[in-house]
Amino acid sequence: MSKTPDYVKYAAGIVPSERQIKWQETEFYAFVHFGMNTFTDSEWGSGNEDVDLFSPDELDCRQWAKLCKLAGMKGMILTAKHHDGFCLWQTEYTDHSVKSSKWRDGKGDVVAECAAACREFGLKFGIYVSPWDRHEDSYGEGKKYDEFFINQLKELCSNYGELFCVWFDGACGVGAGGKKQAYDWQSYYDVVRELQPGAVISISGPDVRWCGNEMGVGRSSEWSVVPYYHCVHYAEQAANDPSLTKPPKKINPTALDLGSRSVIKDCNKLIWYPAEVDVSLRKGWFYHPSDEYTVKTLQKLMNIYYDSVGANANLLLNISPMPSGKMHERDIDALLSMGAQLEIDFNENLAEDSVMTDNRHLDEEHTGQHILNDDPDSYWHSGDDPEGSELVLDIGDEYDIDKVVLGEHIATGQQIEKYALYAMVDGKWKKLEKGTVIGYKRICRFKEIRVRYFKLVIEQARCFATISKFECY
Ligand code: FUL
Repeated sequence: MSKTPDYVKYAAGIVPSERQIKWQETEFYAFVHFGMNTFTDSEWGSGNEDVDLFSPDELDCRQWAKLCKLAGMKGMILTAKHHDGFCLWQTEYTDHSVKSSKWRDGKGDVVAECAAACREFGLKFGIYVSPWDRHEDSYGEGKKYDEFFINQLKELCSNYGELFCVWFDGACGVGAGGKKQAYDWQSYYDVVRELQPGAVISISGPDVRWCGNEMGVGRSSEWSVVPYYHCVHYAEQAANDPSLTKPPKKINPTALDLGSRSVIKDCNKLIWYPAEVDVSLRKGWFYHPSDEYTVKTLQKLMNIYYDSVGANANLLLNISPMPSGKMHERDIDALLSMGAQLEIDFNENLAEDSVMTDNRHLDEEHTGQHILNDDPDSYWHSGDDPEGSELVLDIGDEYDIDKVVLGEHIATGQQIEKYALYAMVDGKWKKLEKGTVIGYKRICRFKEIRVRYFKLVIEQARCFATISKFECY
């Protein structure tokens, strides 16, 4: 048994918080960009828009939620306020909101309607709220603006039920007074933690990492344990902590390798910071009539799904309701096709009543057979000599299969660094796929084969290896 270096042991001990695990299980959910920009055909408003421009005559949040559900999603995040500062809820702290508009005599509240629709359709609900506010006069004045933002955040975190996510954008431009604001992130996080302890704080926050692009492209090795400086929150703290490894001069969010041994070796503070892939169904985030022909094809959407959810990232797919407050027919078709395709692709798990054997396990509570039930906390554990451990699945008969879904028991960390998947073809083990990260979920896709036995080999791992998911379709 080779000796595990200390930095690898350290990485192996980094585990997700309860809220990060719940978030990871949400897998696929919607972004909804709807607001003043929907009515001005723009992506970034100036903040000077007339509040009466906002007038969705047929607002139908139930339609959005129903479509998300049918598309196979488990949640929705609404832009409660974008950079233009117009608020979709009944806020007490600015007159740049639905409350001051003629729409529904100033009584409308899109956040409330969305939250209710999500509850009705069994979706989790979250909010996007932009700290960059181009309308608010106090923006750029330090404490005064922080107080204003915190008050708004308190409304959003108190009045709309349970939130699974508060999504903070990193964008920070100048405001109405020509100044930039230095955000007091810590005090924003404190509000969310106090009022919504179950919610992850995403992107400009400590819980969820931006994958680095808005094109729906995840990494083939998407590590969840990465150096601290990939998170603004920890990077800011590091400035006052000389004991921490200095961040590189330029932190590149698009770098291909964020967490292999060669990267983590040189950093003395690592964090659990899993990736989210955000991408829009259309070209823009908000609705534009001219984007009609940019709605992504089913094939493109499925590839995005497999390269994100299937590669240890979550997928945040944006939808853009029209000024009427409804979804365009093209978008409806795309979402329904995607939901149908997911149903077809994951119709029946053929590994359900199978037999799983292993060549080693920690104890009788963690044999290979423990993988094959629905309980995410029942799993196989290699014991402390993971390299060369093997799991063999016997599904009892030959079936046509083109996908195997694997997953580690992430509550005990991310351990696997190299794996290979084989199928028994004509009496011989044929290698179907090899890779690095498995993480929460890895969907292995291959040309359909008729097969009864699969074998997973753990070629390299940190301190041990676990598997809690092994499904065949
Ligand atoms: C960006 C924003 O500037 C875009 O308008 C959009 O909301 C996207 C999701 O985040 O930073």
